[in-house]
Amino acid sequence: MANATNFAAVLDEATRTATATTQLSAASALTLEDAYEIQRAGISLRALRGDTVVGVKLGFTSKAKAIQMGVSDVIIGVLTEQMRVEDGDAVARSRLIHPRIEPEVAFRLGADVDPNDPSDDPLTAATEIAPAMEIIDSRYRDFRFSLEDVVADNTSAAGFVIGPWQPMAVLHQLDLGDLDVILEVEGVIVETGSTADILGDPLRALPTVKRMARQYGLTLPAGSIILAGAATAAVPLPSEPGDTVVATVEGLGRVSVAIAAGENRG
Ligand code: OOG
Ligand code: MG
Repeated sequence: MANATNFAAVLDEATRTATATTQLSAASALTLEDAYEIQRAGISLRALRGDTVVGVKLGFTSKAKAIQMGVSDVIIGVLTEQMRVEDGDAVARSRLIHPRIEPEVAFRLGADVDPNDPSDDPLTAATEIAPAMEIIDSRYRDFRFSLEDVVADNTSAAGFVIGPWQPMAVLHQLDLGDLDVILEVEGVIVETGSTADILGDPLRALPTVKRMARQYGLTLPAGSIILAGAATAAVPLPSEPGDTVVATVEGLGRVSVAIAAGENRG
């Protein structure tokens, strides 16, 4: 593979200018290892601009998502501070290419997890849980990609919004693997699913994240946010200023985001 930073720079430019680009795999054969190297190089470029890593996300943990995108292996990406949208806040649609939004479940680590230490248990370390949404925005034209392309593109990660955190300890009577999930746009239900759609049980995301973090050189310090993956297919982020999207996870609560007003959407 040519220099990973060169590939990462192409995707970084596409992100910064909100302009779709050609799939990397169209011009070069990439292995999955190459793709993760490009992803890491892309995060380094963000770090040079002062962005910081705040967590990780899994992708394609649900069958609905895998079918929607035609890609089925579970993938991991990195969440950064600049991707964070506060619950109820507005996002600037014009900074994105063809954004979609999906309902998720988030965990927060209360202790460090060393991916290389077999005695570190991510299930014990995850002390908080919240309803969440992810905004994905493939940097590739037509939102089409191979598995390697989407990994190189940091798994389409563009934004995330986390609802109220709750201590896992108070939820011991709740079966986290069987909670209804609803996604609404402007008060209309557009997707429904269950937390069972996330790897059968979103708690499975935790050991999966640890295993993949070890494999691809990611760290999981205390405070890390972990997005377990979408519970339904993603829907287009609405484009009218003031439009709202709400995700509700039974027993966990709701989280919302709006489209910013007064921006140039040209
Ligand atoms: C890749 C990201 C998938 C999820 O939750 O399954 C993902 C994409 O669909 O563009 O974030
Ligand atoms: Mg996602």
